[in-house]
Amino acid sequence: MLQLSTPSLRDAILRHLTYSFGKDPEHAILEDWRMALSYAVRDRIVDAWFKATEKTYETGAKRVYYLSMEFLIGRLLEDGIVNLELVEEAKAALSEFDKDYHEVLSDEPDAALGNGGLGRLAACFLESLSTVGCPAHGYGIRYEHGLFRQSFVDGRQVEQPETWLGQRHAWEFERPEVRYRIGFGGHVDMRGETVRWYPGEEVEAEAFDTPVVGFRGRWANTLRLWSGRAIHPFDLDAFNHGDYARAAAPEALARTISRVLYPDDTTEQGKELRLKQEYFLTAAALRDILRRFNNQFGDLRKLPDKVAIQLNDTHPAIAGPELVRILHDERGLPFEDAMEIARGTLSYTNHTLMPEALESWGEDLFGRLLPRHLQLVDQIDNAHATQNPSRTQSMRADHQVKMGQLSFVMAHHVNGVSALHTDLMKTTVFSELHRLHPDRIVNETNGVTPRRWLLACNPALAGLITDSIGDGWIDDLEQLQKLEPFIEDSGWIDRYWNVKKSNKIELSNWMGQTYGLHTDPEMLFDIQIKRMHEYKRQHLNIIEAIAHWQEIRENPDAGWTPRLKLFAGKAAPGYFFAKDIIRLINDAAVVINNDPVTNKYLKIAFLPNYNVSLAERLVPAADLSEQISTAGKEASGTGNMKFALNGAPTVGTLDGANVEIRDHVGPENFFLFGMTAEEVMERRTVENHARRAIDADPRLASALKLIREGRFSPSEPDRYAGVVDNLEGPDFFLVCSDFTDYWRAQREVDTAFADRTGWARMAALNTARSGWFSSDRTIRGYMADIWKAQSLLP
Ligand code: 26W
Repeated sequence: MLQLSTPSLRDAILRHLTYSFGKDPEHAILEDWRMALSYAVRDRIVDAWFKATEKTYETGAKRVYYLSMEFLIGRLLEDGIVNLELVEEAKAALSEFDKDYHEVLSDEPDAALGNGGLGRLAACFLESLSTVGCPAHGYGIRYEHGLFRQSFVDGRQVEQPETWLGQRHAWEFERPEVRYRIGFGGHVDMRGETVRWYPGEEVEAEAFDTPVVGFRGRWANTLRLWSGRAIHPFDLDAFNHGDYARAAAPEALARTISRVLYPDDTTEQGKELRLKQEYFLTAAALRDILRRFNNQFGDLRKLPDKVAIQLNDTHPAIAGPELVRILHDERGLPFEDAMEIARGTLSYTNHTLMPEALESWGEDLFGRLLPRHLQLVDQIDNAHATQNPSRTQSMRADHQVKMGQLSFVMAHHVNGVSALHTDLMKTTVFSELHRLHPDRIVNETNGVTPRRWLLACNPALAGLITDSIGDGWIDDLEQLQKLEPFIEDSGWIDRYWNVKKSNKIELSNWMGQTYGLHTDPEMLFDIQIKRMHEYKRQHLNIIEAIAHWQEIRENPDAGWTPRLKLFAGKAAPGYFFAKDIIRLINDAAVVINNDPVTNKYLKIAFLPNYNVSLAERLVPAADLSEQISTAGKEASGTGNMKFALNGAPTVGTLDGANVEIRDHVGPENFFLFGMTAEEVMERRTVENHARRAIDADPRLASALKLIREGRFSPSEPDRYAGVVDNLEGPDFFLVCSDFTDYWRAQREVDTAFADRTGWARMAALNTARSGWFSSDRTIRGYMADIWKAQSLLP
């Protein structure tokens, strides 16, 4: 792609400011400058987009379709500028108008159309699909309100609606011509061979397209998000009778379907609107996919050769019955053929083994909303039972529709997201299906895009790396290994250490300005950022901090390594235990930060409203990455990969991708603690396992005692009695049983960090050996093992 010079970029910004936003530089507001720069960058992305679309049609290449209820995109302006290699030009062009690059970038709202790991992975995957030049579409929902805004009142999480569309949005193109009617409810008419579903209500799905550009702007794919529209938006008759609410009802009702993202990321609520959203997304996507296929190829038997549809967890699993319905009911193919063609096209990724997260819909709700699909699910289940007589489990047990079983049966491949997780899928939730279909489960360990999570968020480190080994690493991340010889050079290590130091100073300044939080960049920045959940054990982290605080109070001159513990993360609004942990961390921070004896050695802060943009600020400044989940619970994790790449060694358990990170960076560059997944299963069988652990560790016992007595909640002493009861009782996630070893690991961290050069070496080796965790490598795995799709880039 022809590089855009500063003058031509400046002209493009001025042209858009003038003609797209009708403003002259004197009167332009910050948002005008952001939009003008965005349009100037978008113009270049559209060029790549058109070329990619053309090439895909020309070659008749196989296309990948990624169906996901979530795309946790974050901001897109910097991503566009970095992928088009226009950073210096953009900075220079804006400075000619006395505009600050970072100030303009920070005006963009995050597109928070996701909860956490699953949604962010989908966003990284789209960027990598474009970078490797694989023809692909993402399909999702254009929620009017993404994940809620989090703020704290007296340390408690408070949720407010997120309003990203409240500001002008530069990255989407409305497609009024791309609309599909999506039906719900109604009845099924069986006449002889022909079966017809007559929906009781219909909404329209309208497309909004966002181009997703890859590195060097050589390719761009489409993210198509569906928005609900009423077929007859306005009831004039009701209006004329003065019933204005009823007049507006159709539009309001239809928009409800894409109004808001469900904020739960591990517990399925079984809500009707959620199932409607899942069918709305899936049905609109399949109509669009088959329209495009018919226009280009026509013969439906070729569908598996030209189309690969990936189900991002079970949320779009209705795709199986819906594709069979279209092929069988509408296109007249025999049921068996329809099943095989559908299965040849679909594949499914599982992202969690948590029982409460595995979707299963009551047959009443499912049958009422999707009567024909329930019939087809039964037909699919019976066909599978016939083909597998030794089968004992059904996807239709207990009057439910089990979406995990349905997805497995309707997929040609099923994958887990880390080696450990994939093995556990075979021995737990899918053990019988794995026995019946031993070649269906494969592993594709997650990854993250190095463009956003290194090149863009950590330019100082990216600069040092490129100075050292060239810039080939940006889309071939395993080239980072070439850094290893440099790590022996103390001068280079000093530069590496100073990069981290400057990132910590930048973060300290920003936290000072933004939250009035004063921190010392000399401290060890120990960071745990992720959704709040018991299995992620943020409570283990804060209990260790309280024990550490106690220990410092008892021997303040013991030469402690000063440490700043940073937390960030949202709790699902209905998840009260997780909300209690947020409050406990905030309450403990107040007491510990104001303790004059200890606060130069230990400080704690919980930063509000964790999102993609906040992660981009925190990850480059981290010294220590907290990945402390109960082994066997975190399917993979992706934050762990971002931290390792940015030179933050991990304190963690042998869980999810931590196992593979430790294998790649070397056990000597990883602070391992805790039970393995097997030991966890074993420990759970031990009577009073928590009590035993507490009685064996006085530090743990006294920390729990302080919490129970209200040391951090003097105005309400028994505020955390429930939390401590749980920990001293069931403690299902074995916080107490892993505490002592966690404490040991943290003290090893203290010692290691005190050796500056030694630590810098360890940090640099984490960077050098984490190249494998690029989502480019992950996507190439899916293309080879699952989609059989080719890159169209030379
Ligand atoms: C139905 C409610 C619901 C919504 C989302 C249940 C479960 C989910 C997601 C599967 C939860 C999720 O985000 N899982 C995370 O997926 C990441 C990407 O693969 C993994 O790295 C994390 O380990 C996993 O927790």
